[in-house]
Amino acid sequence: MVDTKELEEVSRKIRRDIMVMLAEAGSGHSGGSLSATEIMVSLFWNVLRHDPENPDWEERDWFVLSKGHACPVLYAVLAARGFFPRKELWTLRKLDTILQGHPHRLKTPGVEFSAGSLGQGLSLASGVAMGLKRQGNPGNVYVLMGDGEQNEGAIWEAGMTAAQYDLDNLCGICDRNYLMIDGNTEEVMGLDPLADKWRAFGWQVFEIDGHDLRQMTYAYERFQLEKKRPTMIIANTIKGKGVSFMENQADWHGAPPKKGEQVQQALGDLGFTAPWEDFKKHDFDWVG
Ligand SMILES: Cc1ncc(C[n+]2csc(CCOP(=O)(O)OP(=O)(O)O)c2C)c(N)n1
Ligand SMILES: [Mg+2]
Repeated sequence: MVDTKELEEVSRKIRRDIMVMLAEAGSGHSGGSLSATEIMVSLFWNVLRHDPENPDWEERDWFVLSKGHACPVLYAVLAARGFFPRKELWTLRKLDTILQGHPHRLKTPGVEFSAGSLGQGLSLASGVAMGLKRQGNPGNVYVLMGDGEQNEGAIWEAGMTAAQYDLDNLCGICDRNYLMIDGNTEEVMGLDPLADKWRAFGWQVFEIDGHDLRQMTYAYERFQLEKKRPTMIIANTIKGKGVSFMENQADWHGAPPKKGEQVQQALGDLGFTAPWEDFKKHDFDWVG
């Protein structure tokens, strides 16, 4: 288990890389990448069994990013874990690079699922979880969804399937930031009481602070102990977390910080002072 203070610092650097990557690309999704940072860091540093040298290792745990638009956080994490060189981050959204604007399973080491069309990840994850169980494979499957994404009917079909087949090796995470593309989730298509809905579907449910690395790690550990039901972690988060002018603003759902002053301000909010372009030249641990 990695020390929480250390993981807080990792999270800060992941957010930094998300901002630099998006500024460089000139397009992409800031809000839902920043909200999911601790969800991803606690998973990839404390929980997920994986081998960056051998991404297809048969006994690995699977991570499925269902809310594919938030791939900058996945790419930053995969680079920091060593799946590919960090300099690839600065090629985000360019033609023919390994980091496309939405995840591409065949292009990026560590990406298990091509996503972008919302609502599909839980179905894929349930199928994988069922397959692993039947093979006697010890791998677990983790799938990250958005809260707006819960409007997709296919999610609830997969939810019924996972409970019906006792998929205790399946862990869903809902990034509960209360915002989707164009506003508040409760105004667009109300979800609450979301936890009760998942419980009624036969899932074990935890509702926690999705920015608290200790709570996240604990919820993942509790999932691993469960021997009957699938688990849903409803991670309460703030969209745009860490960057003052992006927090809780729907307008920052699908927009990048601009090169220059704006990305510099975002980095300043995260506690970094070096010129933003310098972070492209150094390794992950360099703080500037
Ligand atoms: C099937 C489908 N419909 C619409 C979209 C367009 N879209 C992209 S992101 C988004 C909002 C998602 O909101 P949420 O799931 O809450 O994500 P987050 O807040 O974590 O970014 C929408 C509607 C899509 N990608 N796929
Ligand atoms: Mg949302």
